[in-house]
Amino acid sequence: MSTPDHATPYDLVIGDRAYSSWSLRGWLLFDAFNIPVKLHSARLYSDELPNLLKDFFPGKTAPTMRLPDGTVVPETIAIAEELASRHPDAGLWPKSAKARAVARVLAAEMHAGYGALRNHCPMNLRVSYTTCNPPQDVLDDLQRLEKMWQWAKDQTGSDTWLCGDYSAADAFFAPVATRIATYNLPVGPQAMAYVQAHLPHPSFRRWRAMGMVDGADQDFYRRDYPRRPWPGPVPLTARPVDGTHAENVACPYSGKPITHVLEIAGRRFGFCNAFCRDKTAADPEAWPKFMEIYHS
Ligand SMILES: N[C@@H](CCC(=O)N[C@@H](CS)C(=O)NCC(=O)O)C(=O)O
Repeated sequence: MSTPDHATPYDLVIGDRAYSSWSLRGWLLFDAFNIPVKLHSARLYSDELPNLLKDFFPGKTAPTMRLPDGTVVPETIAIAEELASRHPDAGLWPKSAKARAVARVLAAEMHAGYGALRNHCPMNLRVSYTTCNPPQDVLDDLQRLEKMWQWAKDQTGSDTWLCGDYSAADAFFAPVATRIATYNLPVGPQAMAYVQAHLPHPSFRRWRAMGMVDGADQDFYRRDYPRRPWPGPVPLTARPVDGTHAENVACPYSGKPITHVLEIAGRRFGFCNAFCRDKTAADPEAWPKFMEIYHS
């Protein structure tokens, strides 16, 4: 665990977890590198985000970070660089100079590019389609993407991730991996293996579990393509139930008294709020503290 510079945590403004690809990137820069953060969540396509951001000038989009000293840092690439400078041992960028340069190229190109892919295939973690009839400019983006992923792996001798261990470059491409999964985009076996590495990543899996229960569906992201099952790990079956009767006496996350309960394999476990109960029901194995009590 890297040590924060100050006792006060970082703040991070995020949008809907199911849909906000930039929020996912920003959050991964904390969660996947064990940097504590306090989240401030706002719904996209409503007044919530602009209202929240009034306290985070000059931020105008999600994610926007506030440093413990009060300085506000919007733009995901700036958040990555600022966190990497403040937490040099957290592994945001690779240690090797060459792999670090390659990782920076990849993250910067993602930050600035792939517009056709982003427009035609907005991130939506709640569905998976058999096809989205990708037009030529999307196929061109995919071709460039595959070349860049392969270039990074060749340059750095990497196998699973782009530049050695999981780095900020991989965090930047996590939402693209989910788009390939959601829209069943045509990519070759190497790129598909990279997509398949993202879907079970513990941080990504937790984010998706939260995204499944974080607010109502947003109409903007609705598409009428035929559906298929999500190609990532299949969650254990669990469901929210009424009442407060449970095997555990305290919430596995906060230690507080139980107010909300889920049922899994005929057993009942309790939590101290609806969101933590529901995110756990969405994918129990994504939550190590829950699995500890489940297996105890
Ligand atoms: N260049 C920004 C893009 C961030 C962005 O566009 N975020 C979207 C959510 S995924 C947003 O806040 N949209 C609301 C808006 O533009 O008003 C970054 O790198 O952080």
